[in-house]
Amino acid sequence: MRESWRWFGPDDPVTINDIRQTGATDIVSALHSIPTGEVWSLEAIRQHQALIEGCDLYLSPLKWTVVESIPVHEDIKLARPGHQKYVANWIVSMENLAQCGIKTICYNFMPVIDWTRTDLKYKLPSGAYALRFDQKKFAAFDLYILQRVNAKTEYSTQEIAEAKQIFEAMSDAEQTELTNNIIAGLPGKMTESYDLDDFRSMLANYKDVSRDTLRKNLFAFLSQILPRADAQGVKLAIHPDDPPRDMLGLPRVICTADDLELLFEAQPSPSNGITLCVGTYGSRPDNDLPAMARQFGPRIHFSHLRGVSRDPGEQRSFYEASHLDSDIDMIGVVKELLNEETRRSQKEPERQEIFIRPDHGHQMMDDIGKTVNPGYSGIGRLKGLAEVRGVIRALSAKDRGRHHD
Ligand code: DNO
Repeated sequence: MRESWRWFGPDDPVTINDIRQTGATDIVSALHSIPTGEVWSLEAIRQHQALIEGCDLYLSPLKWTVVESIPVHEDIKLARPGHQKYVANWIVSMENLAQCGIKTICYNFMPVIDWTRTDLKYKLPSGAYALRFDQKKFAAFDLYILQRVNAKTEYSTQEIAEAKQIFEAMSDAEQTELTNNIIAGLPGKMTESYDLDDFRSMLANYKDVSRDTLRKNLFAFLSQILPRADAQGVKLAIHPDDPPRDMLGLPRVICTADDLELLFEAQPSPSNGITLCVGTYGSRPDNDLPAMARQFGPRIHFSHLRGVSRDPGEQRSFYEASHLDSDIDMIGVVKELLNEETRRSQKEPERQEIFIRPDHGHQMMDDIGKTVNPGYSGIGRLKGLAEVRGVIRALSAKDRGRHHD
């Protein structure tokens, strides 16, 4: 297992020298300043790589091995006329990365909103803060702030009444905060809108796009990029839709094991793989994470490890719990990832270890009061990494010199 850590670039309050202290060996990063659809030039990649990898010889080296993410232009998702130039640019970026030795690439195919939360500072009984997605607040945004056409047809009478109550109790500042969290707020997101009108018009682009159409557009995109990825030894790792279900009338197509089966049936190339984002898949009760890790083992090129706790009454609402104490059997997942690595070492010795990273941490201790990228504070993620590292070491045959079930 290769321990990696996400770094957002020179403005990230958690610096490369901070990351060195965590014991992680690999960096997950992206050229966030390049607008979606434009080429990542060799020069820009090399400059970023030098920021990560250039250090005095006596320091522990870090290597930029995973890209998260090359954004996919909305025109590709919509298969609009002229989208071919964006596909061509995506391929050039991928090949430039490969030329610099960076060969694991995470991407997603979420229309308009990428990952979404309603609360970025949800206070836990410990006093630390977590991210939360509250389905009722989200409905209040959809129905009463965004006032999306047809939204009412997608909610029950009771849900509409609850959303109204929540909306009416919100101050103006709370409404603005909720709106910003949903349409503009989260780090690393691939799509952005500037205000509610802009957001409405981006949603409207999808009004005639069904799940089947979006899936078809994804497969068409993959049919063009996979042969080039194969040729370069690049591993593509699609990130699931977070939360994993249709939202705001938008179709979402990477949410469940069934979705992944369709993906691999359509595009069987071994470069076609996944980011097993345990927290995202685990925010649906019908996704069994150790079973998915087992079923899709050979397809897992990268994994995000984090826990979620769903609300007992409303399973679509959740908060991001500790890495080991949540609704997800994290130890079961780690066991499956280690089994997959054992399988690879026996059957495909040329294949790399699986890159993992601690995903989202709590804002805690010295993180509190600092400016942090929501979910990406230093201490919270370090706690997650340390816990997961303990599990890996305890289960790993290599460390204990004997095999485990
Ligand atoms: C959130 C992340 C997402 C993810 C992209 C993947 O923390 O998991 O931003 O990076 O959606 O393409």
